[in-house]
Amino acid sequence: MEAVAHFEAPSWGIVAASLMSPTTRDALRRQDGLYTVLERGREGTRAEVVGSLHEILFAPEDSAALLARFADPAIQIVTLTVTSSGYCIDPASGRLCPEHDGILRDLNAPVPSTAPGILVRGLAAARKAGRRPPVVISCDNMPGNGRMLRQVAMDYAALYDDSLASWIGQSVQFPCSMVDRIVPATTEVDLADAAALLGPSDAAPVSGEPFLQWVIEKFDGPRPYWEAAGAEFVPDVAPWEASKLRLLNGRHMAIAYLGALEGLETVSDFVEDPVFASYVLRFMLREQRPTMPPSKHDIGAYAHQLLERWRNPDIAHQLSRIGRNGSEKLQPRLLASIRDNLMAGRPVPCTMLAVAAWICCMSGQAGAAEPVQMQDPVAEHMRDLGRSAGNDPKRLTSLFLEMEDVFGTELPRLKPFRDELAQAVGMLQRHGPRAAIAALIGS
Ligand code: CS2
Repeated sequence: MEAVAHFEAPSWGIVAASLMSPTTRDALRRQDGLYTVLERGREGTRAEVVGSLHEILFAPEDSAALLARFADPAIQIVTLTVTSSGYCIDPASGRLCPEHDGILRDLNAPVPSTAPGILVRGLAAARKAGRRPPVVISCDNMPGNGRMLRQVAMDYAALYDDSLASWIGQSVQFPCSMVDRIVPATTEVDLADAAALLGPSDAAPVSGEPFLQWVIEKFDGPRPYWEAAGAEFVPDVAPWEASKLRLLNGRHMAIAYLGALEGLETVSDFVEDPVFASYVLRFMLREQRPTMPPSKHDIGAYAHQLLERWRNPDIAHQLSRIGRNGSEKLQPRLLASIRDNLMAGRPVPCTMLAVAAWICCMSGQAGAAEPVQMQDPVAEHMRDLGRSAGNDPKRLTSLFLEMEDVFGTELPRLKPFRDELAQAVGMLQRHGPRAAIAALIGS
């Protein structure tokens, strides 16, 4: 284990804001915003203290300060990492959902509490101040995240001021970006390791894998020299985004639901089993690789590298965490590639099994397996579907396929898709994931 300290005086800094909980703000304020990053690799754990946070806010309590920052010309860039659920979108259309609970709440409250609400209110403050608006960068796992965020911001602004919506569309830059680093939730082990490595205790350490990548669409205006830490600026992020969303995040979903049905807890538990590891590799190479846009990316090498990253035994990436909110993530991460493959006449047994595992997990109809609890905005509805279908895989599948927000309208109309999915659900209910996968790989 190794501790690294950096003493360079930074000319840029970060004002961080949480929309969800004051815990991290309170912990960080007690330690002057300093926190430890534990990099957990094969050769051991390195600890590095990060000193870039200048101010830490909790939006519901510090809203005036947060909105004032948008009007401050010193704030050049606003980044968002709020997960896809934070954008309050309709997953099938990718547009703001005006009936979303958060949006309805925002419209009746003096201060917004959603990410789109705070962003739009902040941009309105920047416009009023007559300053050049900050560049807004989404760091979340969504296709065309910058374009999507721009549309969400315009949709939100149009709910009360059309001229603000067109100003946002014309004056604010929303470059797309792809961020990649596996960072599990902080555990007691992280707290103990940070204290052991550094001496003083740290109440807010973060642990992650050694791999890290940030690819950003080029934009105009001043910015930190992020290249020094490995960031890349490119004209088009799409090839990076496609491989990450489809291979990494899509596979994460398969691992989460199949692993949970098998009674496993972490990603590394799953891939250390050779049957599951072959499934994951076959899935990436045979069913995802053919759907990738043409690029110079070596997808084969990327897939093998991913398997190695997932095998890291010191990264305890909980399946319950990566399986959260699947109803919002299924479309870009699994269903989009099913559609592309079916249109091209290619079979998709691995992807079907992953979607079937999601249905089994979320319906509570998983055959002999213990019911699995995964957080989801429509968890209750999916349990109800499970109760009304009982253990009839065909009925269960058709009830799930009626969820237009998740499946859209095109895929559920394809009979081969419906039949194959119902068959995969039946396989999982009768035989469980390991036997279902072994049969698939052997076939
Ligand atoms: C995961 C991601 O929870 C999830 O949806 O797939 O958080 C994943 O770990 C990161 O995107 C890795 O870069």
